Order: sequence, then structure tokens, then C-alpha cells
Amino acid sequence: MLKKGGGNIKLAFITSNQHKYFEARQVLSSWNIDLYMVDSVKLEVQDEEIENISRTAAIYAYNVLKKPLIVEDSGLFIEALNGFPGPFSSYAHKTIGNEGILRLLSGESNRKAYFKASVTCVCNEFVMTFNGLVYGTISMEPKGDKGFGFDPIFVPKGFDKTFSELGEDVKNKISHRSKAFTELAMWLSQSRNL
Ligand code: ITT
Repeated sequence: MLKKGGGNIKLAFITSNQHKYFEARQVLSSWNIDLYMVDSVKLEVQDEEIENISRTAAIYAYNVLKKPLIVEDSGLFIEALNGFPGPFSSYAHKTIGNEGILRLLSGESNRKAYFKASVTCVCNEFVMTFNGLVYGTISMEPKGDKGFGFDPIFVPKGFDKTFSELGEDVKNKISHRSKAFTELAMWLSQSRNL
């Protein structure tokens, strides 16, 4: 059952990434949903679709924890690189990093990219997945000192600054993560009587 302490829904967020956790918490705070971070049971599977990765990891974690929970898988998809790093974003960031991505794009005029987040919630008998996307471009050089991961090289559409320069308040209004978690929150708030 979903635990409702003081009217709030409690959900475990299975992740090792504190940045993802804090961003998700901020989005969900206005929806009376309390997240707590569990950094232990995330199964990392390989798949070309991040939806499949988040669903498989969420079902695995639920079978271990037996508590209402969410898992988010996300990635940066770069058009000129045929979608790379996509589902391999975490590994690509740890290995070649932002500088490596910029090197792969050197001399490339097509800088289009998008971030995608896929959040799977397992609670009671439900397994629900919600996606969020934000479109933009890859900058010519890293800029800004806020955020994490590819934030210093991603310029969201309609802005002329990177996510790192814009900071969390702006990012959290438009990001792939905020869109996916808002969809989740809307579904949960309509499902209060489950
Ligand atoms: P968990 O699997 O433990 O949740 P993780 O960081 O490995 O943490 P992912 O497997 O979903 O998470 O990897 C997604 C990677 O994509 C992440 O490590 C970042 O490098 C990048 N990424 C995702 N969302 C991002 C964002 O909002 N800003 C910058 N980079 C992001």
C-alpha cells in the first residue's frame, strides 16, 4: 500500500545519483509526495530503450524491497551521433565526459539534441511509466558551474544559456525530469484511492 503520512504519499526513489533525487524532490514537493532515496538495489540492464531499463529495474527493486517505489532512467540523445550516448549516457559521461562529447561533435554544424527521462512507479499492483523530453542544442564549449552530468553543454530550446548557467530553478521548470515527474504526480494524485 502507498503510505500516506499526514496525507502525503511516500515513495522510495532507487538511485545512486543525488542530483536526480534532489531535482525530483523539488518537483514533487508541491504535490504532497515525499521521496526518500534508496541507493542499493538498482539493477543496471542494457537496452536501447530507456523505458525498458527503468521498468526492468523498478520491477526488480520492488521484488526486493516490497515497497512503493520509482526508478528513473535518463539520457542525452544527440542527432548527429545517431542518438548516442542515449541509454549509455551514464557510462559515456564517466568515460569520455563533456569534453569527449564536444570532440565527437567538432566540425559538426548539427548540434541538435534532447534529454529524455523515463520514470517507472511500482505501487500496489500497478507498474506505470512516464516520459519527459526537453529539446535543445549542444554548446561549443562547457559553460556554467551548476547542475551535473551534461548540464554544462546542453542549451535548452528558447534559451541561450546552458542548464548549468541557468541553474536549478529554471531547469526544474522545463527539464525532461520535471516533465516526467509531473506526469507521475498527476497520475498519483488522481489515484489517491487505489
Ligand atoms: P542511477 O542509475 O543510479 O539512477 P545514473 O546517474 O547512473 O544514476 P542514469 O543511468 O539514468 O543515472 O544515467 C543518466 C546519465 O545521463 C546521468 O548519469 C547523466 O550523466 C546524464 N543525465 C541525465 N539527466 C541529466 C540531466 O538532467 N542533466 C545532465 N545530465 C543528465
